[in-house]
Amino acid sequence: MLVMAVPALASCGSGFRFGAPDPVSEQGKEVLGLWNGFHWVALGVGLLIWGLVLYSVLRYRRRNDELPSQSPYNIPVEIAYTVVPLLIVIALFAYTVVGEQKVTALADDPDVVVDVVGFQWSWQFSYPEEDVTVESDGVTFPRLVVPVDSTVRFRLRTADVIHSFWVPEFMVKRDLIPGIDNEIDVDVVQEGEWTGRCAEYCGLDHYRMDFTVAAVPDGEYQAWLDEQRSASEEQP
Ligand SMILES: [Cu+2]
Repeated sequence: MLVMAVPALASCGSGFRFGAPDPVSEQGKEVLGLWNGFHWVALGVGLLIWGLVLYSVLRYRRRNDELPSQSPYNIPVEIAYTVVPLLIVIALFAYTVVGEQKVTALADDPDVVVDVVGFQWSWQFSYPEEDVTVESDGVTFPRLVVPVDSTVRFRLRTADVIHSFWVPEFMVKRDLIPGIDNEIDVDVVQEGEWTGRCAEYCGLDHYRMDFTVAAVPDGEYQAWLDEQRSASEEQP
């Protein structure tokens, strides 16, 4: 019953998230569904166990020297408590595989491609199709801008050690590993501005590896690209 209830429970009450952020991407909504589903199942199992413990403590508390009835080798009970958890684990595993495939799927033709390079201690974002590159100005964190309601492909490379590209509200995260070409697609479905972070401890100044990410309407995105291009032309 618990396991059957996972999709229903996961879809209802989008406000209740067991401490997770409010996801702003398609992938994040998928992750949130799993997150909530797992928690509801765990809560159901927990309530059952707590209930049984409480019942046993009260019902069989010591009243005299007689022991309560003992039932060793109760085969049906032993089969039940082996099979039921196994079924729960199999179902949760299946939901995870399906969800994970949706989250890690790559579009045939993403709308925007961003090359992300992580290095000690910041990020460089370049838009190869737009001839635009952004980095930190040394004072503020680098700013990544993407159009809302489009598929953004992040190609993740590191210039040195392992870093991890993470925007908590996207609810997706992927490591940048030397020698490995990682890619993720994110469909940002909400306008806004958030803080991204390096989620892999990469050395003493790891804490400096924040960045800003903004999702804006397409017109604003194009204007921002133009602005970046003219700003780079002005530089000697
Ligand atoms: Cu890092």
